Formats: sequence, C-alpha cells, structure tokens
Amino acid sequence: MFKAVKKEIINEHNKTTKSSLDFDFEYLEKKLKKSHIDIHEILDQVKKFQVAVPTWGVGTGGTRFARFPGIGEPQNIYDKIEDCAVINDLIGFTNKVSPHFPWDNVDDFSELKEFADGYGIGFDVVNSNTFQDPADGRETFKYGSLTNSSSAIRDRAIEVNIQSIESGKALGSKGLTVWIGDGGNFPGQMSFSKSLERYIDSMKKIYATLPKDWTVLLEHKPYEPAFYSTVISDWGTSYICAKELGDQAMCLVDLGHHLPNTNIEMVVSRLIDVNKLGGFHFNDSKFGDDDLDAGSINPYELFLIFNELTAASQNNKIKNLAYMIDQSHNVTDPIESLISSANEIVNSYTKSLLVDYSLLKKSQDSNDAIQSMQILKTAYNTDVNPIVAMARFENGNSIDPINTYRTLNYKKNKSLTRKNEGGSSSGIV
Ligand code: LRH
Ligand code: MN
Repeated sequence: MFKAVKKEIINEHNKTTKSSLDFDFEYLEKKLKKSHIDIHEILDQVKKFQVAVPTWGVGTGGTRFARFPGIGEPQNIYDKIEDCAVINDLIGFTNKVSPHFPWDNVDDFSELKEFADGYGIGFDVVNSNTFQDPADGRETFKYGSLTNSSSAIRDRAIEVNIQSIESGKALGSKGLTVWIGDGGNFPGQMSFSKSLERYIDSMKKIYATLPKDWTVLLEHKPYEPAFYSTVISDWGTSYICAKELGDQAMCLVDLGHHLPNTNIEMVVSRLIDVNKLGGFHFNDSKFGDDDLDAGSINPYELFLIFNELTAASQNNKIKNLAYMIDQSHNVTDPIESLISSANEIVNSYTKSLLVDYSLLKKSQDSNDAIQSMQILKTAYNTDVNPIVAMARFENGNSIDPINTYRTLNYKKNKSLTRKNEGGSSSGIV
C-alpha cells in the first residue's frame, strides 16, 4: 500500500485536520454514551469494512448518446489498478477490485496479480461479459447468449464464462458474477419458458466447472438492453435458478436493477431468509439503471438495506457477502466518485450499527409504528462521519480523502503519460 499515494503526503494532510476530528469524535462519543453505545466498539467494526471497486468504474462512463472522457484516463487494466490503489490508499475500505472479462484480459494474469499485489490490491468476484460479441466475431450474442436458440452460440457463451473463471483463479478470486442481457424487444420474439430452461441448462454447465470454494452470483435486471422481456428479470427468477443450481449459486442485488418504487430492502430480507443472498452491486438511481453514485439520490434506502444486513448478521443469518460498487461516472472524476460512494456505503453501515435491534423488535411486536420508525431515524440522523474518518485515520489513511486527492493533481500528472485513445464514442465504457 501507499505506492499510489505516499504515506508522507497523507500524514502531512492529516496533521491539518486531526484536531477538529478529535473534537467531533469526542462529542459523538459523549452523545452515544448517553444511549449506552460504546463508540470504540463501533469504530473497531467500521475499521474492518471492505467494499470492492469495479475496474470498469475508474474510466469515465457514458451513455448510448456519448462519452466525455476526462484527462489522464486509464488506458488499460494496469492503469485501472493504479487508480483503484489511489482510492484505497486514501480511504482503506477498498483493497479489492472486481474485474470484468474480456475488458480486463491480459496475456499474463500472474504478472497482473503481482502488479496489483505491489499496490496492496487484491481481486474480488470477477464478471463475465456475454452482452457484447467476442472479439473474434465467430459468434454473435445479438439474439442472446446463455439462452440463445443456437446451441453453438450457447456453448460459446458458456466458454466465455468458464474462461472468466480460469482468469479469476489466476488472480486469486473466489467468485463469478453472471449478468446476461438476454431477452426480447417484442411480444412473441422469444419463448419465456424455453429461454429460462436454456439459461438453467447453460448455467449448470458453468456451475459444473466451479472450484469447490467458489460462488457464482446470479444478477437479475428488469430491462435494458432488452425492452420487452428479460430472461433473469427479478429476484424471484434469480432465486429459482440459484436454488436449481445448488449451494454455490447465490443471488446478487444490483440496486439499480429494480423497477421504480420497488422495496429493495425487503427483497434483501427475502433473499436472506431463503439463504440465497450472495452480494451487492451498490449504486443509486432516480429512474432506471442509472448507475449513479451510491447514496447520492436515496441515502435512506441504502441505510435501510444495511439495517436488514446488520440485523441479519447479528443473528448469524449471513456471512461473507460480496460487497461491490457498480457505477458509471459520466460527469465526475471517477476516483472522486468512488471515494465518496465508498464512504457513503460505510456511513450507511455505521449508522446501522447504532440501531438497538432488540428494542426495535419489542416495538414492532407491540405495533408501535412511531417508536419503531424513530428507532431507525435516530440512528440514520446521527452524523457518523467522525467515526468513519477516525477509522480511516487509525487504518493509516486520509481523514479528508477528497481534499487530499485534489492536492495530488493526479489526473493532470497522468495525462502526461496516458494518451487518451478512447475518444468520445458512445457506450458505457
Ligand atoms: C448490468 C451491470 C452488470 C455489469 C455491467 C457493467 O447493467 O450492472 O453488473 O456487468 O452492469
Ligand atoms: Mn451490476
């Protein structure tokens, strides 16, 4: 660690902010003590929190209309690892990245692993891509991948996933996320039943190649790129498939993959109760799969999701969930967005640790709706920034990461060596 951002720079900057942090922390300590909450117990848990950063998230994202890359854009997976290391050196909560294949393919994965190790960066769950055609153009996934009517094309999609597992093994990953865009744009275009049958059949062939200590995460999404029917459109379909595949198959919840007004925290609770919640793609949205910064639009929902997670973990109902960010940064510096998003996620987790779940249960059992809501709102309305900043400080990271980052002129310096080959073509990356 501290190869991307020198420790001296972080220490120097922390000197200017530590005393006001101590003031805020001591004030919060006294406030929480009145509610019989030991701030140090909370701090110890927060210091251990980790959420993985998506490699595709450090490049400027775009839409079907356009992409406006910034200066010093990462041009390859090595540049992306370096940018992810800047984020982790500054906040410490993101020491793993989630790669995407073939976007992050290299000739020598052990060399890539060694490079990342040098920055203190590991590899979390990997992602396969059968929503774009393989580079050799032999097959097209235009009419679907794992559910395509052509067995040859299904076999190719299965091969892409098995290859992603092999690449992940070389990087020390322990999981594969499978999201497919398969679906139809018009009534009658495809058989709902046949396509689901083909999906399960294809996934069984991928599942059979999973190392015993791996997990496969099924990611549902209601629409886009298909705009009439999507094969794995909701958590129920994902659950049916995960159940059919076996114990190593779990469901991944991408927050943006739910129709407007869906109660996502209840979806999380359901998947916990059926022992099939495997992980998250954290982000936020106002309309569709907007992939906006986590906690930027609906921070209370993010808190309510962690409320379900913390209650479940205190009852030993969940463990080893894969926490990952999946965002597209179209108008911000991706490094700044990922720093603030990761902190928003840690903030929501920290607030959920302030909830007295036994008091909440008593209040729920006595149907005292106002008190139940107040128990949650009291935790949510508590400014936990002093705890999260102290966790960064005690982990050796930056108290004020965005301002420390801005003193680095990082992207300006990188623009001297990184030649933007991307151009402003449209598309998410
Ligand atoms: C699909 C998705 C999926 C990724 C892709 C980049 O919308 O959320 O998780 O593969 O974004
Ligand atoms: Mn996703």
